[in-house]
Amino acid sequence: MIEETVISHAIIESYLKELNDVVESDVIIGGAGPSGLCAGYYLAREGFKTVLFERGLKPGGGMPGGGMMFNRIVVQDEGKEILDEFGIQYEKYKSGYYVAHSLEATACLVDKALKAGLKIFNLITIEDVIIHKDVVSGVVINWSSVEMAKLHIDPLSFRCKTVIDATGHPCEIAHIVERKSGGKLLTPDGKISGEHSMWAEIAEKLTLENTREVYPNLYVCGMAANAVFGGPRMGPIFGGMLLSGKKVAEIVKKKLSQ
Ligand code: 48H
Repeated sequence: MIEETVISHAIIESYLKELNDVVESDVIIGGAGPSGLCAGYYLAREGFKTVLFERGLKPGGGMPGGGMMFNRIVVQDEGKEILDEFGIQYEKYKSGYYVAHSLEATACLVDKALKAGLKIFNLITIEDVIIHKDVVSGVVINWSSVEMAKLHIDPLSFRCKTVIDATGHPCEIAHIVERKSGGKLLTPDGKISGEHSMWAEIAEKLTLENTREVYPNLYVCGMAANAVFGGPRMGPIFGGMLLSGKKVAEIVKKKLSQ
């Protein structure tokens, strides 16, 4: 016999237990694209209580779409170790270029990150941050459907030791902090520098250099790092995104371990 209300209780209790448990955590990541998922995996694996809020229904960000809807991604030599770490299959295309199925890559990132202990909440948008004494101390969230319907409903606040902006091209969390801090980001002029036009070679290098703290306790990775510190875009090559996620995890791990 299957009882409908048991199904309802199971879902509600399981979800609320997990959500209630992460009201305070070590790290909150905004965005479940490749860089956010990668960062979440490496941090959760090290035992940090790590939470990821994703606005959309499905995780993956720009990865499942591959290049112009061709569901393939390219990864260069430097990123191959991460494909291996996540068990993502790939083919060598030419020396230094590997091609993988974008859906498999996304599925493997999500699977390994969840199994490492990353708590992923989809359909939730980070709409603000908590700032205490000029230090980011958490995020303010609401259902994405509330945002979409433009309903006037107050959000809830979640505390953490570190926030990572992995929201991709729009670098939404950094934008919020830029606006509300009156332009006090750790960029040359305190403001968001903005993404530059395509130059894959330089973009991949700069993505890693730009992966760093942008305001006390707020870090950027992935495309958000280039948008904040001013680097070009790179198209559907994903080594930089994955390595940036790993790099921000290493930086945050070091900081939290001090
Ligand atoms: C919660 C949010 C919010 C918010 C946005 O765009 P992404 O895939 O991000 P990255 O940086 O991991 O990867 C970038 C890559 O996909 C890409 O676009 C590349 C390589 N482009 C190169 C080029 O030349 O165009 O994922 C960001 C995620 C998305 O899923 C958003 O829905 C989510 O963040 N998001 N989640 N709260 N405020 N804003």
